[in-house]
Amino acid sequence: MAKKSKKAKGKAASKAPARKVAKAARRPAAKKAVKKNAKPAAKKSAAKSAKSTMPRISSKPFGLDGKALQGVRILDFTHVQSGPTCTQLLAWFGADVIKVERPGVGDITRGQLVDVKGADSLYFTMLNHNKRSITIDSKHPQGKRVLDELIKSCDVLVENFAPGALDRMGLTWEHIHKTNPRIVVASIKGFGPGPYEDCKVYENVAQCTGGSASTTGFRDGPPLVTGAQIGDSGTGLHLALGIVTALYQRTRTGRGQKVSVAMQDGVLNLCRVKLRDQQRLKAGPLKEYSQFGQNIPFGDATPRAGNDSGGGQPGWILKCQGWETDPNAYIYFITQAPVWGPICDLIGEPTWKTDPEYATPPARLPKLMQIFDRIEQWTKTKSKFEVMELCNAHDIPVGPILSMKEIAEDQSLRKTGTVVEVDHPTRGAYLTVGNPIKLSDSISEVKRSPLLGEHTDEILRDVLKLKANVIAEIKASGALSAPEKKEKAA
Ligand code: CAO
Repeated sequence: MAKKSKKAKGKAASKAPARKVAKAARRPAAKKAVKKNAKPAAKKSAAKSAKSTMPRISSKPFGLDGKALQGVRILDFTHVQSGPTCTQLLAWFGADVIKVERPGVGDITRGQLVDVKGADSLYFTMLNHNKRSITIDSKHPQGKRVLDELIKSCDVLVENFAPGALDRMGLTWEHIHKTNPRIVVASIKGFGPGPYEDCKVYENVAQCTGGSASTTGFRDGPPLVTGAQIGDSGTGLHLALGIVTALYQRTRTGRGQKVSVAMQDGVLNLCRVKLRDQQRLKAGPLKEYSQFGQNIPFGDATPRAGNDSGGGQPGWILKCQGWETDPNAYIYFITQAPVWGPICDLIGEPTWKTDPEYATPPARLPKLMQIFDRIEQWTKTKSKFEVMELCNAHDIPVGPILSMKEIAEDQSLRKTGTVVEVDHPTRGAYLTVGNPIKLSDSISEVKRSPLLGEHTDEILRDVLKLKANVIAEIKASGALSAPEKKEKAA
């Protein structure tokens, strides 16, 4: 993966310091890492079997032999939410993520929804952990040269600019691939090729065009977007998988490739059960939808299903004790067929176990709402946590509606590192969501997000191996800093 650059030749600075950048920065480390771990014997017979190219089995305890993506270096051109989600995940797995930001401005989210004056917003800090930040004006000639050298030193370039923006910077696929044929170039756009390919897209546009909004909400209400950022964070997740897959293929082919995910496609992938239902409509009404039991005819498209479960086991959200004042005193209740008996006993309807009107799932389908009304009479007498406890004792699947306050205070989520408290030099301590993907041999530490340009010098010095005088010249050229504001005419 990312190799360490050769040392700069150290010639005297000239008018074109970036040429020195070009000489100085050359590729690095993965090879070395593989060599270091490879068995000499395995090396000899590498051609014979793929197995023999595997390094020796580590004898170090799990969690103490580096990180999964150690040695992978990522040039991170992402901004807002979708792209940063992806590169944050890769950083948690140990990749060295170098975030390139526009001098003086940075990722626009640094200054959006600000809650602490003068500090990076939570929007930014919670999406950019474990990364390094370098400021480069990608349209400045010197900036472009520095970027080319970074391209040579990285394994992956990730971006989620508006369509065409990367090309306008001169960073076409052809240019990037020629500069470093091994690099994987990963992009998020709103739409794939087609009529909308040039559109700028944000979260809710993707939720609407990917099929989520039309199938969310109540039948007699408007389409709804969900709070889960399936368009942004969901697409970031898809892209992360595409990147590691491309890196894996590279171990065989030696070359990089383009990885693209359209937000519309990512949302649709998460909505595939609704496309399933679209096709089932041809075979008759969707009996598991409560509108079937209410004798409301189906149209020609998958309808909004309220809180119906969407699977083979009917479910609904029911009120619990305190619902009159607490907007989250609710529980999701699933009338899973195998536990129908215990449900009847719990709610005080034991005869429903044998009554042919209730005893079988097909008999219950037409009266699901009436059944849920009866269950709700019972849940309303208990807190959502009491319902959870009583039901789980019988393996009845239920889900209390947890508020963000309850999640923030949940000690078990703190223990697993899913909710983490992080310290930050300008904002102080804040809560964030840690890595939800747990690897037993690649433990994630959550490190604070970088300040704007915090690692500019470090990256030029340690990654590109530039001498101090060359760095000074590049800086003087204005490629790494915001243009000075012109003084107003008197
Ligand atoms: N130096 C110089 N210029 C830079 C720069 C740098 N380091 N970083 C960015 N820029 C420039 C870009 O080159 C671009 O300039 P041009 O338009 O002149 O080519 C400009 O900044 C703006 O980039 P943008 O168009 O990507 O940003 P925007 O705020 O106008 O649009 C967004 C934002 C998200 C709508 C758009 O980037 C987009 O559609 N991205 C793809 C889909 C996506 O990821 N959406 C999810 C966003 S999260 O909800």
